[in-house]
This record gives sequence, C-alpha cells and structure tokens, in this order.
Amino acid sequence: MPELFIGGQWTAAADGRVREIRCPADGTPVATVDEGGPKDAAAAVAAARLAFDDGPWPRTPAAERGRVVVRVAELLERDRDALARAESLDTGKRLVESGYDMDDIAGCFRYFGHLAAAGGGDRVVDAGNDAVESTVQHEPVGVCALITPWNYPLLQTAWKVAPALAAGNTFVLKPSELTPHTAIHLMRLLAEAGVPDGAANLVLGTGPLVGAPLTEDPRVDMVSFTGGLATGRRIMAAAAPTVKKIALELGGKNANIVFADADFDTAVDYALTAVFLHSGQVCSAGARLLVEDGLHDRFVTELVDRARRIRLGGPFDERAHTGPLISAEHRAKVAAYVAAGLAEGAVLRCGGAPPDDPELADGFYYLPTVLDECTPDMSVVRDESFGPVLTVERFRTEAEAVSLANDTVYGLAGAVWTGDAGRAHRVADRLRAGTVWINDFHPYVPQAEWGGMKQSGIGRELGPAGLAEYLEAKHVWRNTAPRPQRWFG
Ligand code: TXE
Repeated sequence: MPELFIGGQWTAAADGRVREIRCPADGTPVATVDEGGPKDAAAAVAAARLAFDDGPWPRTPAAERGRVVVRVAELLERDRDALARAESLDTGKRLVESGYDMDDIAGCFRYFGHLAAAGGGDRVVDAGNDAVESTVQHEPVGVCALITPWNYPLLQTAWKVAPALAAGNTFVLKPSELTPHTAIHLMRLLAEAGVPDGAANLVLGTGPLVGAPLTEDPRVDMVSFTGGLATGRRIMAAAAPTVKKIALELGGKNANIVFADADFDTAVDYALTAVFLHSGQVCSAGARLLVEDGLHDRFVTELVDRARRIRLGGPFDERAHTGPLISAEHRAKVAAYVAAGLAEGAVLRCGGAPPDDPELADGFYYLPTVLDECTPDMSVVRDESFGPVLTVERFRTEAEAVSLANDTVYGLAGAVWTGDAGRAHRVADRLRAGTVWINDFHPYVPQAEWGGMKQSGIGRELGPAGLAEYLEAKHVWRNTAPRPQRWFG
C-alpha cells in the first residue's frame, strides 16, 4: 500500500521515489516507503487548503471535534503495541520506552480533545455602549505545515497534530525521513476516528524536497517545527516572505545544577537519566552538569562508575538500558564534539568511543561519555551534541551556578538539586528556560506548557497555550442600533 496520504487517498510519490528504512540498532531493513517531493507537497497543500476553505472540519462544532480527537486516543491505545514496535524499529530505542511514548501520545490526544470540547475561550467584551454586542471568538489558523524530527517521532507529531485538529485546522505532516512508520499508522487512525478527507495529509520525504516547499507555499498559514537550531533558522527565513505564523522547538543545552546539600544518591541517579536517556537524543537532556566545587570529586567518581555500567543494546534486548544513535552521520557528529572538547582541554572520564562489543558492531552505538573539567567556551559545552555526552563544570556560589546555567543561546529546560527549598526557588526563578525541575529531571504533563526561551524556539506546545498556537482571535463588533454618524457632514 502506498504511504503518502493526500486528500483522503493513499498514494505513491509523484516521481516514484522510495527510501529504504533500516533499524539503527543493527542495520536490518525495516521497510521501503514512498518518498515524496515538491509535487506531492503541493498536492497535499491543495488538499488541505480545500478542506479548510470548503470542507466540514473547521465548521464542525468544537465539542464534536473534541470527541473525534479523544477517539484517536482510544485507537492509539488499541494499537499501542504495534505502534511501539514500529517506533522502536525506526529509531532503535528500547521497546519499553516506545511503549511509554505511546501512553503519553494517547494522553496528549485525550487532553486536547477534552480541552477543545470544553470551549470557553470566547468572551464578551464590554464595549462601553449598550447598543453594541462585542465578542472575541477564536478560529483555527488555517492550513498548518507540521514538520517533526526523529528522536520522539510520534510524540512530537502528537504535540502538533492533536491541538491543530482540536482547534479545527487542516494540516500537512512531514515527519523525519528517517522515522516515517508511526506517522503512517497515525493517518489510518485519524481516518478511522472520523477526521474528514483532506483535513489530515501526510507527505514523507526530506527537508529540502518536502519541508522547504511546505514552508514557502503561500497557501500554508502556519508552520510548526521541532528540530535543530540551524534548520529552525532556515524555516523562519523561508516563512518570512509570506509572513506565516511559526512555532519552533529547537532543542536545548540544558543545565543540571547540583548543590552539595542535595540527596547524593538520588542526584547521581537522575544526573545519569538526565543525559543518557535515549542516548542523549532528547531536546531537554541534562547535558551540562554544574556541580558545587566541594561535592565535585565524589559526585563525578560515583557518576562515572555508574555510567560505565550502562548496557547498550537493541530495542528487543531486555538487558539493555539504552540504544543506538539514529545514524552513522549523527554518531560521527557526536564523536567530533567529543574530540573537539578533548582538544580544548576537557578530561575524558569514561566513554569517548563506540563500544567494542562485536554484537553491537552493526548499530550506531556510542558509549556513555563524561567529560570533566569543562569550561563554558568549549563547543561541546555550547552546542547541542544530541548524544550521550555529559560535560561537567564546577561552581562555587549560587550566583555562579545561575550565571553558568544561563550562559547559552538556548533556554529549553534546566534542573536544580538542593535540600534548601528557598534556594531551589530562587534558582528556578532566575533560570531562563521554559521548564525547570527542582529535585527531578524530565517529567512533563500535557496540561503544562512546553517550549523554549531564547533560541530554543518560539511559542509553546502542550497546555492551554499549546492549543492557542493553533487559534486566531477575532473581534466581532455588532452595532444593534446603527445611526448615521455625520462625521463628514
Ligand atoms: O535535524 P533537522 P537533524 C537537533 C540535534 C541534531 C540536529 C540536527 O542537535 O543533532 O538538530 O538533526 C526537516 N525545511 N535536533 O539534521 O534538520 C527534516 O527533514 C523544512 C533537536 O536530523 O532539524 C526533519 O523532518 N524542513 C531536536 C526535521 O526538519 C526541514 C530533534 C528535523 O530535522 C528542512 C532533532 C528544511 N530546509 C534534532 N531541513 C529537538 N528539538 O528535539 C530539514 N527539515
């Protein structure tokens, strides 16, 4: 069956192009999928435009749209295991982690379905004139281009598709060319749940051949993108000539601050999860450990000891703690950051190479790596390596910790570990990041906004603001007793 979904029809790529998907854990072929190009992108935009301008979805009552979106959540739960398996084959991540992702994804659809159905965003405005009825109502933005990456493929797709649909938009989804399978499955579920033809469209393909045409197309009203900073800048520029609304989530270089009065065992444990979860391919990864000087030696010794014991393996290896990187190119990029860090004076405490286990030789694995004695000017500290690489810096005072944490162009997330609640909140208040954890790392809920300050992005996903991104406010003023004004006599 062909894999592009345009105007309610499954179709092959106009140019007949295909791509072979291989599992990053061992290189085994997963499937060959159709790979679209500019003609497919244009056809999908036309279908989404027609569905928005003349189709039923934007005019469906919000309560009914919400019911359909909640139905998608139920279908995702029904197909949880198949979806988790597909996600693991595309990404190489452990099956159990993909299963957790699917639970979160269903929760996201359920949240936005209920939020949209609850309504309540419209409001009556007192215009100061009894003859005037003045209301602010909210309407869908229009045709949305939704462009997503490969690290949490369906999760990041859900954060866009669920609110976009709940708000009454139509969309063209372009997932990462490396991880298309759960997006294909989602399209089937959307149709089954009752999303009308043309409201949800899928074009597989690369950034240059599909993503770029979508961001440039004047018929597209909004682009929501999650991915790298460089691509985000390009998308912002490409959207400028047609002044599209944009929402960007561009990753982070997140600080994990540990004070000497933190609970030692828990802070070490979470410092590992913060950076090595999904082998560091997480936008909110705690890749910069800032540790109080007096605690540094003991903390790093214990951390390195535990990092050395992390077991790597494929999606179905139940003994594995984490999996491979997404591609050979990505692993080479991570290795280059480590090499640069060492050349700039960082001290390698563990890792710094692919594993030598012959069983892992066909996958894109990289050992959990700790670089000690790092300084803020190093590229491995400044840039998002997006791999299992932890840099360690020391601080002496609270002010220095805050200053080091904020010394980045990014502002997605951060954490502070301390037994002093006053200090925890002082630091949390001063961190310029969209999410701050106190004595925790990584949890999120669909009810709370997610997104970045500074160059981590524009706008928010999840929470009420995540729905508001996909809505336009319209002020409707009705004069119930119009009389001539005689302004011009
Ligand atoms: O991402 P890209 P890449 C970061 C991470 C990683 C780096 C590069 O640091 O090392 O980005 O990864 C599509 N117009 N993150 O190259 O290019 C592309 O096809 C429109 C952080 O894989 O950003 C894919 O669908 N679209 C991150 C999506 O953009 C374009 C998650 C993301 O790919 C395009 C992933 C173009 N010109 C990587 N070029 C996070 N925020 O979580 C590419 N794309």
